[in-house]
Amino acid sequence: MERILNYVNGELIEPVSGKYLQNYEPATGQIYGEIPDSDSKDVELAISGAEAAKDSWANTSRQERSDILIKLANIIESRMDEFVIAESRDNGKPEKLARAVDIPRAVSNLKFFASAILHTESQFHEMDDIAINYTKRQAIGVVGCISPWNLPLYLFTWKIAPALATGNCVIAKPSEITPFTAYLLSKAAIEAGLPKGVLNIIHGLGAKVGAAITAAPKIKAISFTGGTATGKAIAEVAAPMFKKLSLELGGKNPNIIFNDCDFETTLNTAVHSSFANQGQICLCGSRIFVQNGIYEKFKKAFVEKVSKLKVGDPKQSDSNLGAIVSKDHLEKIKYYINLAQEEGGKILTGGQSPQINGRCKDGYFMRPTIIEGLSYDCRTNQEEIFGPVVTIMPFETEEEVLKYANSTGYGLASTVWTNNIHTAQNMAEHIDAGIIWINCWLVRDLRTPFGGMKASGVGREGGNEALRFFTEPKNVCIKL
Ligand code: TXE
Repeated sequence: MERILNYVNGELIEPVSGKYLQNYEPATGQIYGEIPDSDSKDVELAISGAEAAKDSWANTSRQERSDILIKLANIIESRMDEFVIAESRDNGKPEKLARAVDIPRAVSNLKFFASAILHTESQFHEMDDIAINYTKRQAIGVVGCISPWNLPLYLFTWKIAPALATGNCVIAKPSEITPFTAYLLSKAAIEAGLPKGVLNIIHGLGAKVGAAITAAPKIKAISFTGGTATGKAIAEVAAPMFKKLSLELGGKNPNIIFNDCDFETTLNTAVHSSFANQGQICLCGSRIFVQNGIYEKFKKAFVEKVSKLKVGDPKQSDSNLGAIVSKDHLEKIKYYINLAQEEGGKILTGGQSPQINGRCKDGYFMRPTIIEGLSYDCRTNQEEIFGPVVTIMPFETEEEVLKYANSTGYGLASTVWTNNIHTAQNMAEHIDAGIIWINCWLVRDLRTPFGGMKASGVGREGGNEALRFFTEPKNVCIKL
């Protein structure tokens, strides 16, 4: 039984309560570990360590902070296999995906902000011969970072890297469903020489540990990624406390395919954008709209390709999809597949859990599923499923598909496939989403603003957006 510990004030320690939660391996459905069942007492311990460290860390030179983050990144990179195997075991994703995406991106996140902090520019405003103004940005102090289970280390580092780089001390809470790589990171942080109290990782339930972080008066900003409902619960507590809030929430992203698209590239990318990570990426294109002229041709080719995807043991290199992250989440996905059929949808492929023998016989698996024949405004097309389930429907005009695309409460991302620049620009201008990919998907420049609008969140992460979120600007005006 692999027991993990909290990382508090530079040490790996037991939860105050002495209690532990069970940690399941989604691919086998078996318990493989235990995680601290922490509560507000553990958060308070971490806060006191962070408070004691915050001034010295904020006054540590940017170069020193940068060097430590680079060391941390290099340690993770040097232990790639350990992190890959741990991430796949915890989340159920294929090891090859964790090796190609999750862990390398976690390393990139750390290196990106280690470098970014050395190249920031400050604002200066001259008032003729009256005064000069400069904008001074200072660390906030102690901040909270709460992250989800779908891209565990990737999204955990996406938050803690800019927070640490800008001189804040962090109280971080990874998802209780996928805590292991954050635990491995805490051991790497000790080795990298991160001063005690600068990073604290408290494991446990959202409603206990996450809620305690959100409500703690000394934690002045909350960076959260997760479900919209949880984001709302956090905002209800944090807003009246005037905490800075960054909320990266759910999505129901349109994938819009025009007659004039590059068919093969569009088809192959659509398979990926629909089902990568078992469809458990908030950026996945879960509503596919195909222009009438190629609808039947695309549908046939898409169903054919998807029906050949292999759902299997995440350890096997030929598995295209691994396990769904938890039994509860698998049940949620099955609920929506049933709902889709009640709403008149027709399953073109998938819809059932495959029977997998061997060590994964009791794992949580779902075949990639394509559903046709639904109205654009039915619940299946309005609510986030967050699994290997997409809907497909035809459209004719740009106006019609914009109505469909913008019909949900979400506004995170969208993909558009066309070779007509006017169509592309019209879509980009009128789609309500924070990210618009034209003829590509998940192409990410870490300098760009990342996040959504409407129920997909508040604020942006990435590049300068993240450095600004984790700092307080001061306008210093000096009379001449
Ligand atoms: O979210 P949850 P999940 C979204 C994705 C999906 C969800 C999946 O679309 O909806 O996240 O992640 C903690 N107070 N995105 O199911 O349950 C919880 O312990 C404080 C969008 O994990 O909201 C976990 O650590 N914290 C995103 C974290 O919140 C609480 C990319 C998230 O848990 C809490 C990835 C509470 N009351 C996923 N309750 C994007 N837009 O980029 C739970 N938590």
